[in-house]
Amino acid sequence: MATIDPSRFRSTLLSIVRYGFGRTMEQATKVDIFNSVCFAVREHIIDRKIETEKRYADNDVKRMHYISMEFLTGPLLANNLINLGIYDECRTIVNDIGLDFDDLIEFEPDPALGNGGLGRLAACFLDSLASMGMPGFGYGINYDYGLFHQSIIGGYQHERPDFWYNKSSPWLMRMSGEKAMVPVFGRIEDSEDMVGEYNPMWVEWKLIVGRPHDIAVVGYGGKTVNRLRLFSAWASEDFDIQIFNEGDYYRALEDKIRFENISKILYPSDSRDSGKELRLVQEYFLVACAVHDIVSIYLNQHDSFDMFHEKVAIQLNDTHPALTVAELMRVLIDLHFVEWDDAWQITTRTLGYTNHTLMPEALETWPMHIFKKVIPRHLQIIQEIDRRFMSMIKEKYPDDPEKPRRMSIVIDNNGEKNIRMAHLAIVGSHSVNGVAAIHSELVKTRLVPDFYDLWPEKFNNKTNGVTPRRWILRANPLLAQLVCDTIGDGWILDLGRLRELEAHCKETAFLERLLMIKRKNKVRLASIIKETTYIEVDPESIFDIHAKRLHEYKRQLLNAMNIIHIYFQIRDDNIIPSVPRTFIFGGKAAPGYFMAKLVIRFIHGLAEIINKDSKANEWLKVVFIPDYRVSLAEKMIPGADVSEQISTAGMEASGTGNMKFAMNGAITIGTLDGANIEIAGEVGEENIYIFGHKVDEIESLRREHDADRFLNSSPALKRVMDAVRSDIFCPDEPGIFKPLYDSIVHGGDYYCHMADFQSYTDAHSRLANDYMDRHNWAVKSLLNIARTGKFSSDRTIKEYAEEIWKIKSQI
Ligand code: 9GP
Repeated sequence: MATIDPSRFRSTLLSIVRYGFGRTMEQATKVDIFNSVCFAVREHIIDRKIETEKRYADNDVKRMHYISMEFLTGPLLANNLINLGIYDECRTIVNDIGLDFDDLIEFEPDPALGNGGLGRLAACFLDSLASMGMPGFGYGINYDYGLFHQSIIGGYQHERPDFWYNKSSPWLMRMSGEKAMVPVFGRIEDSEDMVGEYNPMWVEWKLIVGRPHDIAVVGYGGKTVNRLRLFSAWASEDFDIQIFNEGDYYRALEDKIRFENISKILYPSDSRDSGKELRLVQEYFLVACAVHDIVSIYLNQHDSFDMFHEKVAIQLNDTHPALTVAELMRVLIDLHFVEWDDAWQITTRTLGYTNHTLMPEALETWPMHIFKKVIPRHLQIIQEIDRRFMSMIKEKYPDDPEKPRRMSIVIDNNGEKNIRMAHLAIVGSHSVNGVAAIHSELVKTRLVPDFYDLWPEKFNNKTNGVTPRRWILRANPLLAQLVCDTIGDGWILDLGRLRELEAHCKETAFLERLLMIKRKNKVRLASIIKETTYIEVDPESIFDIHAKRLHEYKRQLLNAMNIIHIYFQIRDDNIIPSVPRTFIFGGKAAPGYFMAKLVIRFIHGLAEIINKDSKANEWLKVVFIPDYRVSLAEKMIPGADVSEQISTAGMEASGTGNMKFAMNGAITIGTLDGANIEIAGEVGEENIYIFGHKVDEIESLRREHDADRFLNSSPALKRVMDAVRSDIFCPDEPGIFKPLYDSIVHGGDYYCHMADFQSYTDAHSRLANDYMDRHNWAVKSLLNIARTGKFSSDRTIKEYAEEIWKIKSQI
């Protein structure tokens, strides 16, 4: 752990305010002060970063590079201070200067360079790699605009741009002199070289410059500081000189702006962008910059590619960076003159691919004509990879004429050729993994069974995890203190040790302390709810939280249906609930996703009516906290009694929110989906509320769907669905919720809201009854904390490191 010299820290801080920002302390703005504090903290980070890099270089270690279009780091000041071990000292010094440390911590904007779970997972992985002293680095894009800010106007989601580093970016270090030159566009000129061999030339390309910016990733204990390298796109200074010389100043600038747009904005959807040229250019830009950097680092210490796969591992985070397969081949073949077969060996031995979804609309395919326009040389390489792969398949399976069509990378869809990125990633990698046990099975058996049949040894599972440094130590300091007081601090780097807490599950005083901590976290959350929504909620009620991206498969609508059910029980059936409940939602909908946005409006409709109904509102409240993001999650999760993880079985690859809630003592109500299954296996079935149909029942449910049968056999469901269709929850905008009703009743109910309704409401009743027994509930909560050690991202990273990357800790 680092130590901090108060007088030195103070004088560094004052001198940064003065000489960095040109102000006295009295004149300095909050932005100046925040930046100065971060710069003063950077002093403790940079030396360690340089020392770490030297350690890696001296030992010529194998490095792992994690390429991801998203890194959802969340605010960094608190996390860095905690990992350096100087949080409390820094707090005292800053407060002693007369500043408000807690206020500064809250002031930091969220770098929202990701949509949700995929990007947050990448950030957790970087924390674990550094905390375990492993040489693992991130590569991503330095988007000017992160995920939009969400505000709610009249119950509707509105999106506002997030120019996240407008106010400050003290963690971003521009690494001048290390740029990557990325060719794009142009065409292929076929030619023969002097010995008459085919020698394709990529000509008339334009150059984009990738400028790296590093964010230091401080490992817990401060011994290792790795980096996340984010690239910004710039137009090359000389590419437009010819146009410029011809006097067409505007055209010259037009191209410049067009290129610099590449890193302008993060696509705010998690599945629907396939087909958009800018998105492909972004993916290519990232991959090309990363490969350039990785190869340069390798060549600094080696003069041939013989050792490449022994010194370099690259992990593709979903199909988004799948072009790495083609780019690494191009760099090896075209720039370093490696023979095709050798280049292919190097590529496949180096790359691993993680699949994060089974949803067909999220599995990228690109029209070939866009490839031809944007990256013609890569298209050629992909076609050659496919040609060789297809001839192998035809030879191996002569009796199955359909195999080539099912497995090819390039597919002809009614005359239009498309590139299937998942197939490219699988063919070009030595490892393919899913992110939870059930998901990995479904990848093998349902998503790509032909590939599993061909290469069973490539397929494996790596159940996701989350970092306890951010999700317990930072987010829930009271709980962290209790754990440290009880079992010491070994759990921070070895989360399995939380099991030692089980020994205290019969101690009333301990359980009382646990309940008191939960209550304090609920009070903190209640005040955030008051500030952001003006709604007053009662910390004595059950805080039931559904926080994640809005998506039909995540079934916020099912949650809403249960709320209506409880509401009608109170209002019309005079059934007084056993305990008051507050249903709390948070999450953003992709701007173009009509149904998800309508669900947000629906939840607000419910809140509007229920919260004002004096017969119901002392028992039931509904709240939607706007602008869900990492910093808000840090406050919502510790305040949850109940965690809603209710996706349609088979549709959530893993989930990671489910892990964060459970390790903070919330009890899950969930389906047998994604990592819920493993959470249930760890915490025990009496400490989780499982409901709903299982994966293998869903397909036949869909096939045999009969809305009338459901409605006629359940008056409760019918009453709820009638309410969805009616204008009870939208008196001023009649008819707006009809599409929700139609999708369920007339649209085949693809997400099985009706089929799971009964078991969901039953599970909720059980849960509410159990909550009344405070002692028992505290035991459940404790056992959730104690038994979720498996879900540390340290465990996940250890598995990746040992089984796929073959990298080692260097401390
Ligand atoms: O939807 C999955 C989510 O279940 C998983 O936890 C997360 C991290 O593995 O990835 C999400 N997938 C995507 O965001 C897009 O593939």
